[in-house]
Amino acid sequence: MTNGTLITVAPTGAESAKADVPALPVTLDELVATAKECEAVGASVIHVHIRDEDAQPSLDPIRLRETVAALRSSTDLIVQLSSGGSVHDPESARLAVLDAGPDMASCTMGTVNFGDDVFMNRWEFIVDLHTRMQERGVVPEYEIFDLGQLWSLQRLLDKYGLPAGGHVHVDFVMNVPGGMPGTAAALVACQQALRELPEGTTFSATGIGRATLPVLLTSLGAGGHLRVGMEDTVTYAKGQPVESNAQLVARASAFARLAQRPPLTPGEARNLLGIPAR
Ligand code: KMH
Ligand code: ZN
Repeated sequence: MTNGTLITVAPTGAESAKADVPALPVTLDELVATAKECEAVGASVIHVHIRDEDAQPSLDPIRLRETVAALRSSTDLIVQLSSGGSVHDPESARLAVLDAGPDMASCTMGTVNFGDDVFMNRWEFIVDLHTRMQERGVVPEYEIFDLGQLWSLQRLLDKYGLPAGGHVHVDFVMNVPGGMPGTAAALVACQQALRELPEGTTFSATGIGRATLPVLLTSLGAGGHLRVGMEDTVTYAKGQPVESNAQLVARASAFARLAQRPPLTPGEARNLLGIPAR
């Protein structure tokens, strides 16, 4: 058990355009620079979406491999690739993300309306992703956009067994239009529902847009961990655009220290999540 706080940075995402958000890291150089800055101020995990040469969301296998290698050679961060991609990515490309050999990958536990789009996650796809991660020793972070998805996770683990490493970690992604709200009540309801999952299951939480701070503060108070980054919010305060991902990580670290739950180092985070040392 740890008293510290796992801080994941999600620096890019697939939804914001570089033209609208100039500080968004979209090239490999920008991503590596961001990763170093965020590690220096308390991040231990990086949740990665990549972009192509036109700054459009991409799951290109060669770029993904290069990205994993570059992040590993420049930082000690745990590299978590998004298997969610963008709402337009086919299942085959999302499964192929695992070929890049990350430490972790996301695994979303159900289909959810996503603004005007639909983020598709069929049951058979989830099973495929989960079992392939087991075979390859890639540790999942189960992304939960709505309460019922925790019951899907329970069903998944009951039928197909624990993930690689044996530890279950979930991330509550709150306030997506179509998913659960980013409120303290919704987060506590999710936390309560974790009682049905294997003992020791840990959670982090992130609130999209203006839910960022309420979700961060509630998660810290409830014993949860944190995800922050420009994938989830591009506004630091009312009328104030985010300057950098490190600005968001530094704020999360400061709150974690105030809460007497200082940021975990990447090594401590590996122990927590059941990820072997490199
Ligand atoms: N971009 C969203 C459609 C994940 O990374 O696994 C999906 C997403 C979740 O961001
Ligand atoms: Zn993502």
